[in-house]
Amino acid sequence: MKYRFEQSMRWYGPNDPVDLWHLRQAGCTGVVTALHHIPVGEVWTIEEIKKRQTMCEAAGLHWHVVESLPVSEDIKRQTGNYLEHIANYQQSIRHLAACGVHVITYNFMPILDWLRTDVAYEMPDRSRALRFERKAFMAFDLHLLQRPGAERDYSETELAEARAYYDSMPADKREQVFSNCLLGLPGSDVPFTPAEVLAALQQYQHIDEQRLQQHLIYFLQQVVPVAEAVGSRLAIHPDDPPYPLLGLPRIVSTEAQLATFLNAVPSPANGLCFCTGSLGVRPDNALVPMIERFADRIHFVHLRSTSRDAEGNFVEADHLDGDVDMVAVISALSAVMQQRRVHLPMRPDHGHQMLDDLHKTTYPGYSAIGRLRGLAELRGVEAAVLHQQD
Ligand code: DNO
Repeated sequence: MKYRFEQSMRWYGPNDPVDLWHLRQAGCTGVVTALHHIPVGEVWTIEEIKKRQTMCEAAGLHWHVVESLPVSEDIKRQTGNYLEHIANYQQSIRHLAACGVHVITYNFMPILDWLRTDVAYEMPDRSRALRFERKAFMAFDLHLLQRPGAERDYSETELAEARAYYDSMPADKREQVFSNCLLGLPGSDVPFTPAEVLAALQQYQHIDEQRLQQHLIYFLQQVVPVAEAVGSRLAIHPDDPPYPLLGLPRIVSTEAQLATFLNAVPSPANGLCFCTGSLGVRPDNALVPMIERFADRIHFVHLRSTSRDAEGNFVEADHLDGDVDMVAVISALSAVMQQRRVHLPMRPDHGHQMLDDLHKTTYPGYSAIGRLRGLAELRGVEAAVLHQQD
C-alpha cells in the first residue's frame, strides 16, 4: 500500500465565493476550514463544529484539518484573560476530537497573520499574484503607519530608500499599500485600522523573542497533553514572511527556532504545518533537510513556492516554479509518509488569480482556478515520485 497526500483546499465557510463542489471537482477529498465567525478566545461548541461538518459532507468532502484555531493576543502576551482562553482552547480541541477532527493548525505571529504589500501583482502571463516588496513595506512602516520608533529598526541607507520610494508613490499606490498591509485576519472582511495596529504594537513593547518563545512553550505545555489524550495533533504554521516586521519578534521562522519549541514539549502531538512557501522565503532554510529532521512532527503540508530577488522582495511563483525545489520536497515528504505509514493532509497554498477568476472577488490567494492548477501540478509530481519508488 502506498501512502499519499490527502488532497485538500481551504474553504472559508458559507461566505466563501468558491463553492465546496468546486473543491471536489479539483480533486480534493478533504477540506481545511475554520469557524471564523466565533470570536478568538471563545470555545468552539460541538453544535457549531457539526454544522460545518455537515456542510462539507453534503459535498462528499471530509473536514480533516482545522485552519486555524486561533490563539488570542492575550495568550501570546500572557495578559488579561489568557488562562481562560487557554482553557477554552483545550475545550475546543476536545470538542473537535469528539467530532473526529484531529489536526489543528494555528500560528503564533503577534497581531497580524501573513503580510504582503501587493495582493494583485501582475505576472508576465497577466495572472495576479501576492508579492512582498521590501521598500513598499518600509514606506508603509515609516511613512504611512508612522510607527513610533520605527526608524531605529532600519539602517541609514534603508531610511533613505524608504523616503525616496514613498515620495515617488502616487496617491493611489499609497492607499493600496496601506490597505494591503492592514488586511484583516484570514477569513475576515474587516481590515485593521491603523489606530488598532498602533495600539496593539504598543502592547508588545516589552515582549522580545525570548519572552514570546516562553509564552509559546507555556501554551504548548497546557494544550499538547490535551491534544495527545484525545488523539489529536497540533500543527503550527510558520511566520510569513519568516523574519521580524514592525519591530515584533518572530519565533517560528528558522530551523533552530522550530527545533527549540519542538524539543521543549517533546510529544508527537506538538507538530508542524510544513509550509514551503513561508519557510522557503529564507535562503538559509534548507527545506529537504528540515523535512528529514522534523519527519515525525509534520502533520499538515502547505505546498507553495516563491521567487526572491537580491533586493529582499519576493513574489509567489507558480507551484512548480520559483526557489522551492518542489520535486525534491515532494519526494522527501513522500518518503516520510511511507516510513510513518500515514497519509498527510496537503493543500496547494494560494494560487494565482487567473482566467475567469480575474473578474471575481475572492480572498487574496484563494481563488479557485489558480489553486486547481497548483493542485493538479502537485498531484502529478506526487504520482511520478510514487511511480519511481516502484
Ligand atoms: C495564508 C495562510 C495563513 C495560515 C495561518 C495559520 O494564506 O497560510 O494565514 O492559515 O497563519 O494559522
